Amino acid sequence: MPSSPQQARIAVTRSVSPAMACCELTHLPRTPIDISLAREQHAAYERALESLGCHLERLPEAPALADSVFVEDTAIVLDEIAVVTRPGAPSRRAETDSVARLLGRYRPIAEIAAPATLDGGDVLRVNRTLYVGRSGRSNRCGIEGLAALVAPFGYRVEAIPVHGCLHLKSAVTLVAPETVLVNPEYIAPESLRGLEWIEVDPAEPLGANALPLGDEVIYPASKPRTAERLRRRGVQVRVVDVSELEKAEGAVTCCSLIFAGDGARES
Ligand code: CIR
Repeated sequence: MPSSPQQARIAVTRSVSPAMACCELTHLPRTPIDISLAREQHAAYERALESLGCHLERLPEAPALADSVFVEDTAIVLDEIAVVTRPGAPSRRAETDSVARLLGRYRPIAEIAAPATLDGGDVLRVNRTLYVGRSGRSNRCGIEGLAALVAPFGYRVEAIPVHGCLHLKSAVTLVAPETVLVNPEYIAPESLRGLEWIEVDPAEPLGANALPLGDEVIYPASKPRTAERLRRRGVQVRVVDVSELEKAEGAVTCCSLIFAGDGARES
């Protein structure tokens, strides 16, 4: 295990709110959520992050903010800068202050400002390209704002329209350096040119969200057919059960912000 937060990969997390049953839902019907099971699953997810070399930085609990476990949506952390978002769902905007305070220990902070909206779940980094979903949560102004903030550091932003799912990373995530896991129903076939595609099993439309960490990908237990496709393509899969978080329209990328810790700054 890495010896200090400065050397480790950092994973920012926040515990499950007792109010998660009142979460935002866009494409899923509301079904009962077992909050104590959600907390156990989240703890197991955190242990998986640690066992794959992350040092956990836990944000203060935010019991009144139903979706606050889904920290991915609140920021985009690059080596050079952290961009704190303005989430598309108004109920989620109070999540970002504590995130900005924590990330300020590691990176210079920039912010997406009104009327722009941007959710971190819409941002997929592949090398120096940020693919950004034009979704129900991230508007044109948010995408242009992000592009302006990251251009000085050599990042290119490419907008990708997303249909039928919440975020770009519901449709596509990286599972190996040049390989993405994709649901082709949610994005146009010409998207992400030059990258190799692995398609989800058609019976598992929400199976495109995987979290790569080191030589493995963290992947949900609810998508066994797609997990098998990944294994057949040589991807090492670390299965976690996140059934209760999935009922809140969450998945594995959305419960953490992961970045190199060696950009730590003096407070
Ligand atoms: C929301 O609708 O905002 C939450 N219920 C779920 C957010 C999931 N975030 C993500 O996948 N990045």
